[in-house]
Amino acid sequence: MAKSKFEYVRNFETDDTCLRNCYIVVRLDGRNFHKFTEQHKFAKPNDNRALGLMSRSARSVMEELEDIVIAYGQSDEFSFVFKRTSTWFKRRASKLMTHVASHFDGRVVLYPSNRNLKDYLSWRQADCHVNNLYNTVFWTLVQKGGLTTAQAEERLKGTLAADKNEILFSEFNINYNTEPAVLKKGTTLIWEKRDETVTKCMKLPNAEEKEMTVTRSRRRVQAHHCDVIGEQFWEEHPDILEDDN
Ligand code: DGT
Ligand code: MG
Ligand code: MG
Ligand code: MG
Ligand code: MG
Repeated sequence: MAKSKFEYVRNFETDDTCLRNCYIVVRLDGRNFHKFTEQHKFAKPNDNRALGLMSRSARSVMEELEDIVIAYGQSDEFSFVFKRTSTWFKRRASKLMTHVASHFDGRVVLYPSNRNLKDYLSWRQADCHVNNLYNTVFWTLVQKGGLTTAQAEERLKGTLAADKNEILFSEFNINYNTEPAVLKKGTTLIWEKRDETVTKCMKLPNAEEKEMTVTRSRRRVQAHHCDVIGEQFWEEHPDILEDDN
């Protein structure tokens, strides 16, 4: 189309190209999930079906958008990390974010170093731990201890992690350490190579058919509920991060 006199309005768009050589993190967080979970009668504090749905949706996003190297989710949020060298949508932040998001508020954050990116994921996982411990005690006090939500809140004011573990253990015989890892650690999605063996029916030149097994390496999104704060996870999966420098 020929340029019209209106074309100049294009220049009002600000450049949101993400800085080169940085990991691009798109974090989505459910909008007003507090209300959403009430409306849909989610189990408190954790609803396994909802958690599974989040994880399944995030997996689809990751499978669709190949430049995502790792994704981390907890509660109503998921962070998607694009590889440093990604040129998807010319690294335009708003394009990246809107294509990942649907009913979530999102933000794009850039992390230039592996340390920064690991610290970002550690921050989210620490948040997961703090909130889950609190929510677990809070709802146990309400659901099993017969306290009102106001009383439970009062009871937990100023308590440390050790106090919360102690309440669970001595009053409700719950060992927080044996709670499901998905709740304590959140969900980490990464690509993993798997050898897949399939049986194929091959036609031979003489028109005979022969069954053959073929092994090929396939990339699959794998979910983990492990610690990502320590070095072990990163040592076991050296392909996620690119070299610093
Ligand atoms: P926002 O993000 O500012 O629009 O507001 P919210 O309400 O989404 O707040 P946020 O994101 O800080 O907190 C997440 C909310 O979702 C919080 O109220 C707890 C709730 N939630 C997350 N997972 C579950 C679950 O599995 N079961 C239940 N019952 N609630 C959950
Ligand atoms: Mg929020
Ligand atoms: Mg939210
Ligand atoms: Mg949230
Ligand atoms: Mg268009």
